[in-house]
Amino acid sequence: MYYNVFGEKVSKRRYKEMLEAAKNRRELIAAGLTSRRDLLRMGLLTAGGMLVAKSGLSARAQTGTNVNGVSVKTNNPASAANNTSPGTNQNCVPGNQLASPPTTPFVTALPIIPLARTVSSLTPTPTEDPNTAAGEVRAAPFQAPLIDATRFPVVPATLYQFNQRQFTTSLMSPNLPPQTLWGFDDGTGPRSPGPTYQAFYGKPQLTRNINSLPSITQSNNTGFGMASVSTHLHNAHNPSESDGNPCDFYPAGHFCDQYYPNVLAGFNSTNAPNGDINESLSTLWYHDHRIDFTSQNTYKGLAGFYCLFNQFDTGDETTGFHLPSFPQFDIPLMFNDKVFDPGTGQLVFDLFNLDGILGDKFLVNGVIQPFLVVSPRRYRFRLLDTGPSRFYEFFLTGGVGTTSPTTNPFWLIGTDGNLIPAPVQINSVRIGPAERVDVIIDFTNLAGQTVYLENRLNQINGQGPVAVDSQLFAQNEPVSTECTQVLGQTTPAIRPAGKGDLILQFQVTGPKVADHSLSPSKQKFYSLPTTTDTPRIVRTFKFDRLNGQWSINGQFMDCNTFRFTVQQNSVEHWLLTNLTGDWTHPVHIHLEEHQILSRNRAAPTVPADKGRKDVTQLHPNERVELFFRFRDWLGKYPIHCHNVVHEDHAMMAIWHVQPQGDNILVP
Ligand SMILES: [Cu+2]
Repeated sequence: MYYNVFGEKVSKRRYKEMLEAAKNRRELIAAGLTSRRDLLRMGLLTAGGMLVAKSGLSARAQTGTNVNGVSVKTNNPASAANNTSPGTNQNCVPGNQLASPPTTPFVTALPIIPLARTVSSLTPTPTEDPNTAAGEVRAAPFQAPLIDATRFPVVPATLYQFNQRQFTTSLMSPNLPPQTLWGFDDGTGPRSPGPTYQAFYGKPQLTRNINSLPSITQSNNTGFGMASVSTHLHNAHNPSESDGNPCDFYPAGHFCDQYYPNVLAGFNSTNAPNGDINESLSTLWYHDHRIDFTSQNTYKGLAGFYCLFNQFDTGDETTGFHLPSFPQFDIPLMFNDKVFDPGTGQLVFDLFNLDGILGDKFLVNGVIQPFLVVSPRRYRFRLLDTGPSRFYEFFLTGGVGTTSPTTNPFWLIGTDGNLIPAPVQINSVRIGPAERVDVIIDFTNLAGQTVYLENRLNQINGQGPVAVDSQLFAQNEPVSTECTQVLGQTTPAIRPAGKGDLILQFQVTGPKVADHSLSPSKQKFYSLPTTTDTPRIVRTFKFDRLNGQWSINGQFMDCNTFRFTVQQNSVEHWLLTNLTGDWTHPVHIHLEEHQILSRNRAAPTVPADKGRKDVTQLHPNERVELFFRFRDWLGKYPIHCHNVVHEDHAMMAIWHVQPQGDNILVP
């Protein structure tokens, strides 16, 4: 008798082991353990950061355990002695996680996330300096009004007030009990995903983010989450004090006014006064970024979209680039994977898994495997992977359930929310945590049919996909022989059509409606900015493991240390290296976008690597060189892994921008 766990067959004995392990971990969670600092305090982490070898604490499968009758081996002696240490060749070892109760797919319609509601005023009125007397926690005065108070008034015309609140929802699945989540309330009630911002270049705006979460007590503790927040607007070219820095968190009862200038990069430097149109951003998102708790707080619901428009990407298909109209035919899709307790049906989060957390339930906009009725015409979809740790390779699959499912092509138009120079027709696209892709799907010739957004990427633990090194985005990735040895079965990196995770069902049964959007085959967007300027400095960052946690250049995250100083309005190259394990790290850098100059000294080859990026996947045995132009704003920003479990354990570093930079080559 076998149990199906994350798509893998495990024995009854192994399954009982996993349940026992999860129960042990839940008891510790109920005892109030919340962060790696608590683990350290309670003697469950060694001073070096290693989880103590206690049965059931490790999220890693037991060394020597049989999986499908084949002994799981690791190549790391340290791992054999204490299997909580990340090792090599472990992307084939199923995680020590629960299997959720069964749910019926495709019975709930995809929620279309409502647009955020503005308010006419805020009380008290926003102030240039942090209003500490009223309970505001902000690191510094607003920078934008100091540069140009006419363009950037302290109180801009567009204002939002978001309360972060706890709420319950029954929307995830009719087969699960109501779930306790954290969400954003713009005045219409708390929700997760939070309301979608519709923002415009040239229209500055301000959001008052109020922490109205309940403090965690024994009675309301759902097992994870820290009621202390810092809301980051991912990929915005924003001043540091409004960026949502991980170290600028605040407790319940406090707020932060975050000023979003919605201005193009270069406005106060290379391309004054309006910035570089070729660096227009479009699909951004916001999420909690509280140091040590980003994974728990985002998993609990604190995330939403921020769509930014301009005179070309207008949101109106009769103008500009003629992209499908927002929001009717231009639909943000937030993907995440979650686990539910098989006994209670409640959402669970494994605090003791430092490798990365996978769920066996796939959600889109807060619902497990929803359906969407579409009309036979073109749609723009903005796909966002909020993790915590899963990578996807999305295909558009038809004929599911027949002997020959079909793979339907679609168009890639944007990477990390940035329109690429021209659409590229693709059969699939891969994204990792925090990455976005914008795509056009033309349903015209699929009228009457049912097709699926299907993830065919094979990933069985938080380490990263089961894939041969550097075989990025290949359509026919070779079988991972390593994993075939471990699992005792054929383990393809990409599963066959119809055999992957069917995540979103499109029913092409909507009425025939007019389509004024332009065919992607005829579209042209922005040019890529040049990357030929000589860098002031080339810095090297080694992404590595250290005593069971995660490090950058041999150090853990520390809010009290600026690891290096970037010179304002300068060019730098950053060399990211990942040479000591089989881990994939999606690396995110705040403030400025980057372009990938090379992977292992070769120019990027796949479409998703050629555009402007704010997250770059760093695969095993890779050195990736990035081009940066740091402009306009001053202050502190992080570089971190966006596998948010790695980030919280403590793969992040804080740097800052100052008028005078330093010359630290290996920060
Ligand atoms: Cu990582």
